[in-house]
Order: sequence, then C-alpha cells, then structure tokens
Amino acid sequence: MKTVMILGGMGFIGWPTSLKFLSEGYRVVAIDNLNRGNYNVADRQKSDIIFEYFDIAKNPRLLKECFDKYSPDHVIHLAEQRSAPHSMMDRCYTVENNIVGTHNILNLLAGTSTNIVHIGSMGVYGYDGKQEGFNPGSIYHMTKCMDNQMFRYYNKNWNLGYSDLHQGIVWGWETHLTSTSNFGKNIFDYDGIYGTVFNRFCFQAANNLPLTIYGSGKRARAFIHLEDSVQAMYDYATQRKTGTFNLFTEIQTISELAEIISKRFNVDISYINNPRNELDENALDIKSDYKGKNVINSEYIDQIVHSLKGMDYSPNLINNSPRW
Ligand code: USQ
Repeated sequence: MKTVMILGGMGFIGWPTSLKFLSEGYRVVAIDNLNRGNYNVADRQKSDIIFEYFDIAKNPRLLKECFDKYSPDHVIHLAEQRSAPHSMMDRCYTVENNIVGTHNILNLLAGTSTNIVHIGSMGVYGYDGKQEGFNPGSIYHMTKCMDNQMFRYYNKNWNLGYSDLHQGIVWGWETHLTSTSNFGKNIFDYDGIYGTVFNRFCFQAANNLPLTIYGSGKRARAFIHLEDSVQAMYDYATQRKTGTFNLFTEIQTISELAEIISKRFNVDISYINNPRNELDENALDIKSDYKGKNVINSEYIDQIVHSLKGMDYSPNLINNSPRW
C-alpha cells in the first residue's frame, strides 16, 4: 500500500485531500497543529486516516520520526498560515510558520525519492495583469514566493520532485467525499480574516447581510473549486510532475460575483473602503495549467447559500479585516 503524508491534513483543503487519497487506496497520515480549531477531529479519528497532532515548524524532530515511521511515497504540504489579512497582523508568525515549516520538510526530503506537492498562490504574481516574476501583495504571498525558491533549490541540488501549485481563490465548502462521509462537516470560514471573497458573499447572502465589496470591486481574481483543487493535488502527486504550475478555472471580478449573488438573493451590496493595499482595478492576462470541471454558476451558489442558512455566526467577525 502506498503512503501519503498530508501536512495540514485536517484543514479546509487538507481534510478533503486526505479523504481523496484514502478513497484511492492510500495509507493516509494527516499531520496538523489544529491552529484553526479542533474541527470534528474526534469524528474524523473514526476514519482510517492516521492523525498526528503537532506543529511541523516547531517540531522538526517529530516530523522526522513520522517520516521515518511511515516512509511516505508523496508529501502534500498545506501546513501554512494561509490568510493574507492575518499575515499582515502577525508577520513574524507567518514567516516563521510558513518558511521554517516548508524548510523542515524539505530538509527530510533531500536525497529521497518522495515527491512533494505544495499549494502556492496566484497572488505571488501580484495581480497587476502579468505573470512575469514575483510581486507579492502580502506577507503571506511573500512566503509563497520564498517557498518556491526553496523548492527550486532543493530540486537543483538534490533533484527533489516537487509540484508548486499556484492556485487561485479556492471556493466552495464540501466535496463529494466530505459530504458523504460520516466524519463531520468541512471547515467554513466567513470572517474578514480567514473567509475568502466568494464564500463570504454566499455566507452574507444566507444571513441577509449586505455583500462587502472592498473599494470598487473592479478587481479580477482567479478561482478554482475545492473539488478541482483536491483532484489537482492528487493528479500532480501521483503523476510526479515537477515544476511550478498555475491552477485556476475561471477569472471573475469581485463586483461581478457580488452582483450575481445580490440579484439572486435580493441582498444589498455595501461598498467598503478597501482595508488592503491593492490595485483598485486590474485585468488579468494569465494562463492556467489545469482545467477544473466546476465553474461558479447559479446552481452552486444556491447550493452553498442554502446549506449555510442557520449556521451560527458572530456579527463582529463580518468586517474585522486589518488595514494594511
Ligand atoms: N474582497 C472583497 N470583499 C471581501 C473580501 C475580499 O472585496 O469581503 C476582495 C479583496 O479585497 C481581494 C479579493 O476579494 O481583492 C480576494 O480576497 P480573498 O480574501 O478572497 O483572497 P486572498 O486574500 O487573495 O487570499 C485567498 C486565500 C489564500 C490563497 C489566495 C489565492 O486566503 O490562501 O492563496 O486566496 S490568490 O488570491 O489567487 O492569491
């Protein structure tokens, strides 16, 4: 039986990825520090997924013990602080967690045949329309640029097999595997720090709250559905494609998304002074290396909004983004 080690294996993308590999017959070892909460871990431990609870940035010794014990064929690396707003509130934590964590695993992979798949971010290019060179807009995106440099170096020196997948904004909630398993719901973030724009708009519509467009909303962004993101990680890991790849299925502007959802659910749009330091308008001429199957459409919007109705929330987390 082949083994995959999924760093961040309990998170929003990590949990569905763990279930995906399990469904494909892998022994799955999910390592997670649960820094986003203890989401259904008791239920999830009833699955055949092996759960190891520690922080890969702080415990390189435990990481080595796990690596020696399980001898993974593939490593999927999702164990990073993944919020751009949070990275501007705690720059040191984001750098220490993301850069040291990535290096700790690379240090173990040097000279082995285990390949690594890492989730990067389309934001490394800066969203000024081009994809030539890195131009990160947040400390979070800066760490993704530095990760990429480390993958290239380990590849050059030790012939490391790596797939650095610069993905667009991952939208959606459940995958077909999380929704049909008995191990509880996937994480869903609606707040202004961890919630991402499309998911936030769906949550706001479900609660009859105005949709929060920052600035004019004429910013174009790349999007990929969670199901496609998971499938892509599986494909790149098992096909051992080495290099840096861009993964998204569609490009939408924030205001287009808000208008579709606003009309469908008859909710207002609220234009808020942009808390972020980013271009107010942009066009994107960028290419994707992966074709996802799922696009944002009214069927998906209805499905997500309806399933979010009735979820408890804290009103003061709707507009809690830091300014930078
Ligand atoms: N935005 C709004 N209103 C909101 C929230 C966001 O107008 O209520 C705008 C932001 O100003 C930004 C855009 O929507 O222009 C996207 O923001 P986001 O919070 O959805 O996404 P972002 O901060 O870029 O980061 C997210 C994930 C990150 C991933 C990245 C992919 O948190 O982990 O890497 O998407 S990408 O955007 O392609 O870099």
